[in-house]
Amino acid sequence: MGTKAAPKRSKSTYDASSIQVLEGLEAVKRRPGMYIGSTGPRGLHHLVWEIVDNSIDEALAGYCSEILVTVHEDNSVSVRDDGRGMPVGKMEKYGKSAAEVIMTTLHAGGKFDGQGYKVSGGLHGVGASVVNALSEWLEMEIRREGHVWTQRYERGFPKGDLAKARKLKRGEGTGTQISFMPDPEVFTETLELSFDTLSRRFRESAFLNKGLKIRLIDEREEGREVAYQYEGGIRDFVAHINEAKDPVHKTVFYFQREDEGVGDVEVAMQWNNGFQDSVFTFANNINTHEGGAHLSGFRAALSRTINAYARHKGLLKEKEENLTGDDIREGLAAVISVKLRDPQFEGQTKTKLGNTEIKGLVESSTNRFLAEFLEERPAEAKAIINKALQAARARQAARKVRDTIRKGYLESSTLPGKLADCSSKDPARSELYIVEGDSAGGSAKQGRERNFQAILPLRGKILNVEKANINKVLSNVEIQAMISAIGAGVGETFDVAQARYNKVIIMTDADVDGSNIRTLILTFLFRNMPELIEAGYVYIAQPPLYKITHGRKDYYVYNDRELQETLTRLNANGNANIGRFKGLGEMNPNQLWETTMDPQNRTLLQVTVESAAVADELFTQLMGDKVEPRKAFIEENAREVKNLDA
Ligand code: 28F
Repeated sequence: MGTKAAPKRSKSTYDASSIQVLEGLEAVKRRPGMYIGSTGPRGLHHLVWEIVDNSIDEALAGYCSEILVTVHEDNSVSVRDDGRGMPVGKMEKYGKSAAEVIMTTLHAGGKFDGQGYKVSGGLHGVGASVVNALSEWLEMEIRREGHVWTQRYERGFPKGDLAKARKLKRGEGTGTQISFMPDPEVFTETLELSFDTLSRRFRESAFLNKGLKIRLIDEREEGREVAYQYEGGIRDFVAHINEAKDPVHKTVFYFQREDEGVGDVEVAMQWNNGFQDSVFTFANNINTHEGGAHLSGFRAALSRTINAYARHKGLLKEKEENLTGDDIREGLAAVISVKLRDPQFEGQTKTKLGNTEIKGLVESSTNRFLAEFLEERPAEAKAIINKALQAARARQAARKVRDTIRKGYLESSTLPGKLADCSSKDPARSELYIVEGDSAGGSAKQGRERNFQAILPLRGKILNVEKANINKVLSNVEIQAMISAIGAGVGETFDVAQARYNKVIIMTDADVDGSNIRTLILTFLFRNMPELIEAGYVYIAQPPLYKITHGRKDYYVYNDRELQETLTRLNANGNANIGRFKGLGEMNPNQLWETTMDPQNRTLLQVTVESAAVADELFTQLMGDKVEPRKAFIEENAREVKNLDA
């Protein structure tokens, strides 16, 4: 078997540049993770980001208006833009076409010389050559200079020189198309591209590059395609973030500013009535999750301008302390997008922007344009300031409450009056039943096994923490009682090792009100003591739904299925009396103990939150007014735990 023929090329060019190409491709194949992060799904998607980013660069340069991405049945991908087309001329230095140099030399096609910005891909512009090296095959079609030029590669090696395939037809525009098949020998985990991942990223790119149209067609699924184009750019991005919320003021604030020497800044923002702040920052289209210079500039300007305006208009009294950044950012949806020639990315995941010079530009331009906006729109400005004042007042009130709590039972660890504590001091053996209502609380106190079961009856509605900021939450008496009974602090100060009970059991009626209270307690715990849930300490008691009396015997059943099964087993045929338990209060202490509290017979549902993110979304959705999703959540996230103590 002869040695593999070296890729044919004219003798003179089989020189340094060819060696460089071979070494480059080898380096990439040896350690792909160095270039695309991993060879798992994220690395697989990076291949697409790299190629699409080159089309976006062409859009940034002002020559491309539409990008079409197609995922084919075989999981190969085609990306096509209507830009100028990669240059096809021979480069003396390499004896090859510019296009081939770009496709085979690491980091080739770097900055566009001089003007314009280069969007560096997720791993900062490793370039198309890496994609080429990690593709089983890659085909390029360039429309330029009146012709279609084509070239095919296999694992980065050209199968021939760039060839002039045909003349361009009348009206056929210029542009670049690259089709590639990720190499199955590299991407061993999966070759399956995720439509959702692709469409989410392309939607973000369309927001960040106003007017650019990005279409995604998935040939693996009939008719699955999306197209994103936002003439409003990041203004539309902010409007999209606020779609499911109600804005505090009508107009999305926006400005764009370019400083030749430093770069380009765009800011869009609009406050909503929520309590979360959603501020997204980008540099050259890279999501700078870790923030950096542009974010610091923005925050400095926001704080300064809002406070100055509030004082100037007498909305903030002389003696009142400044509004803090958190006060001002409560409910703020904002997108900061900067573009600069030589971005420096720092931080753990290289998503923190260095470039200190951009801080000044963002700060001065935000100061100027935000002040103008507030002056021009006094009604909207007032609404914005009032939102921040509200947050400040709640913060100050809570600080007082927190101090009270700190001075109060948390510190001197006196427990809430309503708590009927257990005698055991060993958390591993101790259980806290949080019971809805005094009557149920009463029978629970009588029915319990007092050496290891504590009872905390809660009166009335728990505050809906989803709709109130932390400050208001802490001033709710019921919430305070739970915090001090559990005894492990709250929020940042929470320490699950301090928990006085290793089982916190929520016992509420099986009706809608009961499930409402239960969800509110779960929401409070999830938002303020997530580690308690993650430690598996949180349970839901399962009171019986029915009591069957047949002959002299009582049977307690917990759901409709069991009811049928028991009636059939007893072949009761009609001479059994079935009672429906309306609420815990209907049960005498002994029944409550027997059916719901005795570790030998009871059924507890252990609340497990599979993933915080999922729960986060669910809790947000749960606290809406639809009860259905709430029930589904409990079912989905609570595991049946029989006789856990056994
Ligand atoms: C499907 C992926 O890669 N599109 C591209 C261009 C256009 C030019 C270019 C690319 C100049 C010096 C780097 C054309 N005419 N889509 C793409 N479109 N690269 S990649 O030039 C290469 C740069 O080195 C282009 C005039 N200037 C630039």
